[in-house]
Amino acid sequence: MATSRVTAGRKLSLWGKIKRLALTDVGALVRGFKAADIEAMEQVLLEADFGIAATTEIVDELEVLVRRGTLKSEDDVKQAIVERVATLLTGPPDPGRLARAASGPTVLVVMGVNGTGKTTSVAKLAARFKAQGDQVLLVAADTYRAGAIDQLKTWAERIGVPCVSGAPGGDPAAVAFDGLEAAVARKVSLVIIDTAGRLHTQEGLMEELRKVGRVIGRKIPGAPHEALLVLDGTVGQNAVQQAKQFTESIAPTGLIITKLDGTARGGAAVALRRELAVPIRFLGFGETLDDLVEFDPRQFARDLVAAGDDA
Ligand SMILES: Nc1nc2c(ncn2[C@@H]2O[C@H](COP(=O)(O)OP(=O)(O)O)[C@@H](O)[C@H]2O)c(=O)[nH]1
Ligand SMILES: [Mg+2]
Repeated sequence: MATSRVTAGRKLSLWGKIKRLALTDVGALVRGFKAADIEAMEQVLLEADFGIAATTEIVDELEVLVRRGTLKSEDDVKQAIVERVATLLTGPPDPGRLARAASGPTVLVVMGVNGTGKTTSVAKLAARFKAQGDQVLLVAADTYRAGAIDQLKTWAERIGVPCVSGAPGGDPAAVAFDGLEAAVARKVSLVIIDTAGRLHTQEGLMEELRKVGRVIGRKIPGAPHEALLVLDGTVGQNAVQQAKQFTESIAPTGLIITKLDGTARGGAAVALRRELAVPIRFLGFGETLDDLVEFDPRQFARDLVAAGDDA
């Protein structure tokens, strides 16, 4: 399963660390955790980018379960952590299914900071939905970054889908408008709009995205039907800050967490889900079109906590 690559490169699993540092006296579990062990467990989770809120919740719940006598063995504790993480990560039952327009094209906007993997994710989504039977059209609305338009055009050619673009430095809302006109004329079923991740100011970027959102909504009522926010899974708590800023542009309907290959620290996914009311929809595992998977909270929790362990 692709998600087990979450922990590739990490020497000791999260569970391995907890066991070594925080379960110093497993025989004493029946009497409750020791204060020092609770602290050590919190430290391990914080270092794994779970964030304070999720860490506190997980550890508090474990304490309660141990006090009640529900957790008697190491394995009980491990399973309880996996359960709790899976629950924290849970979103809609079918995260890969898009909200769809009742008629006409469905419009999906992809947003996020430069370098997080927006354009690559747009390409991966285009390939995925094309394979599922959609007629896809891409829109290159990142007119700010040099090379961004050509990058998307190259992907579009490789995937075999049309791409609407404007001039570098042009108005992204105008490009989005042209893209939707083309989509309606060509009767495509899915439009995916790539956007800029940086402007002269942060406020300028958010205002520009809001404008793109307004123009799209005027052209096709109900659009955008989805706004996916792309976050780099390797930047830990910074991803939470980034995500909060983007909620001021077009309200995100889902997250794509990228770069969970290599030595990625997937714990940030827990903090993101806990601190934003936005579900995780897809994970990025590399630079090729195939490296996108639908998010599976239970699988992710198991891999995150215990991948590489024998038990
Ligand atoms: N390892 C890895 N690299 C990725 C992933 N997604 C994107 N990248 C790379 O990250 C860099 C920035 O990606 P890009 O899509 O241009 O980001 P954008 O600026 O947000 O549009 C490129 O070199 C991509 O190949 C991923 O899931 N894993
Ligand atoms: Mg880009």
